[in-house]
Amino acid sequence: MLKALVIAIAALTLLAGPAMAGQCPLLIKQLNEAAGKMKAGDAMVAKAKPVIAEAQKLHDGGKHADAVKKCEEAAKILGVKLEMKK
Ligand SMILES: [Cu+2]
Repeated sequence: MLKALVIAIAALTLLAGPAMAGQCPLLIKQLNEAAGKMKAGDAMVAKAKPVIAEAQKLHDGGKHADAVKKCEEAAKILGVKLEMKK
């Protein structure tokens, strides 16, 4: 019973990793597209760009949960709604 639970948790952890890993590039792409449609000199874009870059860096470093959070932060700045991968 306990062994089954441990295996289930281990399996969930393994599944959660790659799912999150795939999420960030998708969100970053949406943010870059949204920023691309706005005026380059826009204050919102200027503010969001470093946040998006930071999200990319976190993703590259394997910190996917933090990267998603950064993406949400950038989305809030840009006033866009992110479509999460289900
Ligand atoms: Cu990631």
